[in-house]
Amino acid sequence: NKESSSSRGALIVLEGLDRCGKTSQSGRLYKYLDDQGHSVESWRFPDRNTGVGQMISSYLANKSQLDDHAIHLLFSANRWEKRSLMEEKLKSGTTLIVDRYSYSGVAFSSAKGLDIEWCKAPEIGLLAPDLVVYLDISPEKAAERGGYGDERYEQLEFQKKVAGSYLSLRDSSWKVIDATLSIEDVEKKLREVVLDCMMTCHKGKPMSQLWP
Ligand code: Z5A
Repeated sequence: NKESSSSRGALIVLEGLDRCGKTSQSGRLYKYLDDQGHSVESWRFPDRNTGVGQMISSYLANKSQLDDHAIHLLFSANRWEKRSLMEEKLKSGTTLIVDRYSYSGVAFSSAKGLDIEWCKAPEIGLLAPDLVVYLDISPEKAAERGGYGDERYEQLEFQKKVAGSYLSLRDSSWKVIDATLSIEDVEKKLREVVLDCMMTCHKGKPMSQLWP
């Protein structure tokens, strides 16, 4: 499962409920690291630019209907189509800040009632993040942030189930940041854990695969 590598980039994943601030924080973190001269890229899943991503986008916008298992596999396929590029970037020393990853896949689908082990299976063999940061906010507080849009899943009752799924997925390696702090305070805490992780990867921490 392990591969040896040296001086590589770090795979940083941001997770959390809708409106927890992932997009804002990815942007700020990207700018900070880029300004510091690091090789860094900002990614997000779903990546709506690919063929699979367009099918997902249409589903999320309620423009198409799909069986729960089928959409789960599409989300996973959307990560698989980016896997080799991801590995290439990391090996060449680029740090990737990724807004949502396999944990979203498992949390959202298991919140619909799908078996959690079934949900995890198609993610086996994807690259394991070096750091998962969970931006922690209650579903009620998140809903107060500008209200929800029209996309599927943007409903309080469903977000409560997703919060429960995330809780069962979290392990001690995740860094949990209180997402109700000011944007600046969240940013500061995020930088600390990310810089620390980047240092570990730079020193030669081997890459590994899901699920470790
Ligand atoms: N999904 C899935 O089912 N399976 C999968 O495998 C994957 C995803 C990968 C689309 O995701 C949906 O796909 C998502 C999960 C599912 N559905 N839901 N829910 P998406 O990435 O396209 O959408 P999103 O993650 O929900 O993004 P978002 O709505 O853009 O939220 P965000 O990125 O976490 O938050 P934000 O845009 O940075 O901030 C939201 C607002 O809060 C904004 O007005 C900010 O100015 C404000 N904000 C941010 N931080 C703060 C603080 N600290 N204080 C006060 N206000 C703040």
